[in-house]
Amino acid sequence: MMLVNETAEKIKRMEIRGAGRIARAAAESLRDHAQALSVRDINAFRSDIDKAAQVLVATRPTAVSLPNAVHIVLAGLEEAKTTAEARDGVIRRADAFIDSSWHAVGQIAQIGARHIRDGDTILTHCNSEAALACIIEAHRSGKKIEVFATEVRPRNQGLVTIRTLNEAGIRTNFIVDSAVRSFINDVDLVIVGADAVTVNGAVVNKIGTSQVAHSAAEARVNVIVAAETYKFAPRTIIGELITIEERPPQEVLPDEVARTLPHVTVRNPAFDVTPADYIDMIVTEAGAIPPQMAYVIIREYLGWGIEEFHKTFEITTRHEE
Ligand code: RUB
Repeated sequence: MMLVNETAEKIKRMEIRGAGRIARAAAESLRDHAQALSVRDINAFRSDIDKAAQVLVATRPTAVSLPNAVHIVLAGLEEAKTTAEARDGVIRRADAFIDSSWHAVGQIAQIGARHIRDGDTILTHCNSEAALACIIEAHRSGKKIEVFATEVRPRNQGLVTIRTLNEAGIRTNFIVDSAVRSFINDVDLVIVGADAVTVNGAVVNKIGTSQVAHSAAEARVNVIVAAETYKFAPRTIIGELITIEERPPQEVLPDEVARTLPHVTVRNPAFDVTPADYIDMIVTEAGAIPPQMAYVIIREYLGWGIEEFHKTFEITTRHEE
């Protein structure tokens, strides 16, 4: 059983990390919370679930998979007529989301692997389930590949990546983040994951991704982003920006060192934005698309069109009148 507060703490502390894992953990804990909740009154049930959802969404601001997963799990809660109906709905939708999320990673692996050629050297940054699934599937299908994996300061997610690649028996070179440009000419393809994809096809991912993509563009190396459809950010349709999480300075510099440097401020953004121009393709479970087609995914797969927002605006305006 996954408790909401415990799950939220784990997400904050990054014991649960990576956009896909965060989304599934949120869905799982909402499901378990709904199952255990013993209130009889439908309104009390709704408000308790809403509060739990808010606790989860507030943990990390960047990965849009988190609010998207919560939105999917809570869809229909307002229409439910009884507490039993509301509870069953949350449980059913959470299970369906978790299943479809795993299925999506599997589909992305199949589609992404097709874009990896026999003999390719691939560079990846951070630790993305979706990106690694493509690489591992290419290897599994018999293609001879080699990988460059970055260290990923300050939280060293690269260590998780090289363990996974090593386990799969894939030849891997482990490099510090600043060595990307030195090796980019040895690389045929960059594959990374995403925390969010905006309506104009920009990709938000681990800090350093935009530098990697910039080096790749300069060296004419293709960049593929592996992202499930629930990583696309609906609210960017109306111009909302993705919040870039800034994490504690202690992740970069220990307090005892920082104390001796009163004029120094540590900046520690966890993510950055890579513009669509530096991305050749986004591989989703619905197919491989050019980044410029992001709106289609938001509309067709997440069910948010520009009209939805107009409707919301109309309602808000009417209330205000
Ligand atoms: C993880 C990260 C990953 C994406 C995609 O950042 O940037 O590339 O979340 O991962 P953090 P996945 O470690 O700060 O959570 O494909 O597994 O969803």
